[in-house]
Amino acid sequence: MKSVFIISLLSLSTNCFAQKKEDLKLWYNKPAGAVWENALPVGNGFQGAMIYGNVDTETIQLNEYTVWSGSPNRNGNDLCLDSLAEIRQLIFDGKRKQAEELANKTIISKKSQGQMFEPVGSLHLTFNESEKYTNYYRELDISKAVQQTTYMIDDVTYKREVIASFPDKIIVMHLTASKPKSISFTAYYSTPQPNATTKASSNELSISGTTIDHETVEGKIKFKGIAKFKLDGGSLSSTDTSLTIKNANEVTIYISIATNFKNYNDISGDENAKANSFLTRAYSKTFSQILPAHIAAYQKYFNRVELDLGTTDAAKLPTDERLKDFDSADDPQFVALYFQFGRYLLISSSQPGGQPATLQGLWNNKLYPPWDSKYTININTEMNYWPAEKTNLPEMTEPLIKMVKELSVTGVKTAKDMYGAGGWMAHHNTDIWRINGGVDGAFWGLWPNGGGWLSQHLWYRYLYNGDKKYLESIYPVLKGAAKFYDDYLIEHPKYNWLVVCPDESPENAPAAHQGTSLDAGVTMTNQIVFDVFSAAIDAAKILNKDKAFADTLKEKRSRLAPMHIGQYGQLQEWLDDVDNPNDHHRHISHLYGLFPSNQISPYRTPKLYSAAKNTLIQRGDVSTGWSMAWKVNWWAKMLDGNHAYKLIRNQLKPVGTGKGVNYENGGGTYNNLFDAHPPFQIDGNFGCTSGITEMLMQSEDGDLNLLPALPDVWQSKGSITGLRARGGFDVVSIVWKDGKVIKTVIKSNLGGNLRLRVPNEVKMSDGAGLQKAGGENTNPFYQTEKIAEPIISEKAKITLPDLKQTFVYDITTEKGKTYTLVLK
Ligand code: FUC
Repeated sequence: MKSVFIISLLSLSTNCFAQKKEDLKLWYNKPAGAVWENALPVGNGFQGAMIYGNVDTETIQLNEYTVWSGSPNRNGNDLCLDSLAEIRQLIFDGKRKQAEELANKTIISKKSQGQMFEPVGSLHLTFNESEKYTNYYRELDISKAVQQTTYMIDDVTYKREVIASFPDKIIVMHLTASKPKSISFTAYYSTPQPNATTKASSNELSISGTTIDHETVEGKIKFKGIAKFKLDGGSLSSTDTSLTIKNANEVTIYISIATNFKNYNDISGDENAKANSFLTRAYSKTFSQILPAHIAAYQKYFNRVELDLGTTDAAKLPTDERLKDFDSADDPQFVALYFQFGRYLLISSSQPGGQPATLQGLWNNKLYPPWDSKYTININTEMNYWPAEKTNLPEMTEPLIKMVKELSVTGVKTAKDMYGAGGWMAHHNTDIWRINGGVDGAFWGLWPNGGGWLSQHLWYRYLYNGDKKYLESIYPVLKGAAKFYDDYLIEHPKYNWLVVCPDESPENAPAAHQGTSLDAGVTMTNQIVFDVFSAAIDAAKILNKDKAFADTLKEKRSRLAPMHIGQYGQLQEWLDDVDNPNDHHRHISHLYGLFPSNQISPYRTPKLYSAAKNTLIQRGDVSTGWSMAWKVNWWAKMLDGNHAYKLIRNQLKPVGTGKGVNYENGGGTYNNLFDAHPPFQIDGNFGCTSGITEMLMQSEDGDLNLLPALPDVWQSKGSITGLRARGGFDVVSIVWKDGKVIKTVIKSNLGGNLRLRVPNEVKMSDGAGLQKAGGENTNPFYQTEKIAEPIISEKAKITLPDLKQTFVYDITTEKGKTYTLVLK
């Protein structure tokens, strides 16, 4: 019965795909109802929409990337510099609570705590059709970026297709029916925006307004949305705020939205002119012209990677049922779908010329969204971009790179005025106005390393593309991030290392520290400063400049605190051995050194690797969505595919709907496959896509490591095509069987040594043998810094890793050549 149903559904679709493409759909046999987390997202980086697919009243909830509360502003605290010496002294004297009280007054902003990414409103289409429909079907085809809803009433089949067109920069809905004159509905907007009005005239329905004030900052974004209706047959009438369509054969709705935003410092744009220009260009085209151009533009990115983990009968079920069953079912394809959904979301929410993906990507329906749906840069924004380079979506990093460049401008004054330092800095949050003051309270917001961490993403990009011109363009950002720490580090009076103070390990505090997070020389910061200095030193060398500055950084880098292994065999989060082995806090920031950084390695730093493993075990698996996603990456780095897979299972746990903000019971996944912190937070989607990649390929640890963490459930066979590795290597394909690489094709875009680590012996496809790896890897993009020996507590029990045998080869590659290796 079920398969008959599915076949009939497939035949409803206008397009015929190969079986493989059919796998790349989220589909449901019921509408979203009133639940936003059941609706399906489309986006082109500029406009986003959530489509509910309700039969009686369709809702298209609309977002535009620059609709934010507030206006250009700065939020530093001028009292900081004068209180800095006192705060530092209090921390060094162990009077952390007093330091926190003072920092709340002098470091935390008294102005904006960050502005909010805002919804525009929703376009509703009321059909007045009874609930008598049959054959209901709703899908999001992520191989094409097309949402579709179909149903039957009496003997008429209705179809609605929605896209957020990439080339045309508008949202389009196309409504058709199997019988002429069957389409009748009334269209109108609703919006939570208090300063918005809607208007209907001829065949247009518009919404315009100004965003709200928030926390001392006046709302000045003017937005304009225009929905223009093109009818085939039928009639159209209007009231002041609605349009009624009667007996049309076909309707196409073109939705254009724009604002007066030009950049973080300039809102002199003309929202009406912009919205109209997108609309006019698109309106002259039919849906059948817009659709293929949209699909082609999307597939240019999406089709670069294919993941095949096998498909079972479980894949025939609707997506919500697969989610419900995932823990007990044999459904490897669901992981592939989830992996690709992460790529879909990144392409849809982060396009060149746009803004970076927020905490919710490009999809928010609330006037006061959780954490403002802005940018939390003590993990969440960085996590959004982990999959970009390696899953072959480097273009999607452009908005992030632009944001960091802008922060490196606005952050100069913050560094100078607040900390008396050169360079630039940002605390733990930013927004579209590129604020970088401390927000929310010193416990969370004093953390001064948002700029340092973000700057590494610009460096990573170079490690993938090897483009010196690009490096030249980002060098000032890297140098400025290093300069801030160069000026700001001070000598710890007890330990004599150079430390950042005041500081904190993001959002966590040990009991021994009087319930406050404030500290000096915390592990994560030492690791970040180490990376910031190393990137600036390397970049200066490659570009042949700033030798004296690089020498200073080298000297200071050698005086940073080494990592410590504490009494429970754990990697210490703080300089003092105060970790609690029962602490299950979601932030495990000191494992930044394991991933995304490469300071902790099974091969190069086995003691630290073992300590990191103890920490991971002590912190436990259950946590918020993004925290579990980070753990997938960490367990992949631990070369433990089964544990990484366990975390994927935890993450693909249905959480139902409407849970509010919850830190305690573990995250999971909503029916539309959005990650649940809870609430919805997109970082978990992106983090898990990155983690799945890290299970299959890693390139951060001095070699290109294939199948480093393949779980038992994926051993028998599988393949992935189109990944990218550092050093300009396209990992064209990896094909495996029984846990062994049976074939891999690697293209070298930059030349240089390819140090390849594989779980079994391989040879060239022409039969030629390979040279065993030896000595340093000569490839400049695979250089790893020497890590200082850890300081180890006498009580610590450290079991050195018993690593699975791998085979490591050195292959001298030529630029532009492709190498095919097969099982030996
Ligand atoms: C940090 C995290 C929270 C949440 C928020 C957006 O504050 O600790 O869990 O992800 O960012």
